[in-house]
Amino acid sequence: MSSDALMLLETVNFAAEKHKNQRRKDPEATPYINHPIGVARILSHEGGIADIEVLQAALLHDTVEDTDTTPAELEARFGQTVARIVQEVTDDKTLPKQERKRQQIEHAPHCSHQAKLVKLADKLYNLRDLNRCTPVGWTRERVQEYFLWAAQVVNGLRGTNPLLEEKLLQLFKQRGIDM
Ligand SMILES: [Mn+2]
Repeated sequence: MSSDALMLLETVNFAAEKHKNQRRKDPEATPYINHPIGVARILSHEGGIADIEVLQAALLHDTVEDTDTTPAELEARFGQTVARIVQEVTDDKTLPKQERKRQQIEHAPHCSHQAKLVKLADKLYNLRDLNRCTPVGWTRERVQEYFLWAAQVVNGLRGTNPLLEEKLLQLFKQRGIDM
């Protein structure tokens, strides 16, 4: 097996262990790990991305934000670049939720190309998931607000990957959001 394949298996296994007790917010409570795997797969399968560090960062993108994983731990296991990309897509959880969301809009244009790719795929996955089913406790208005917020973030990521951006624009259009 190639060392890239071995590396990806190490990475997906690490993420699976870290997220093992978490579930998504959908009514079926899908295992959380389906999300980072799906984000990495959007990048490879739909975005044409073969940059191994981007794919690793996609697999790990929620570990610092949502588990006990530290940036130092990621750096020791997966190197500086992967750790840095994950750090770039990690919200500061000491801030209130509205402020975190505002910062995502503000920071998006200043991220590295690699982090922008992960952000695009993360948004695409989450918006498709919202179209598939409504999370427990969410109103239709809350779903629409999420699309509006995501459109503002994606607007700051444009010029990164035409394939993913086109699919995102389609989803916004279906919601009556023109960009
Ligand atoms: Mn995510």
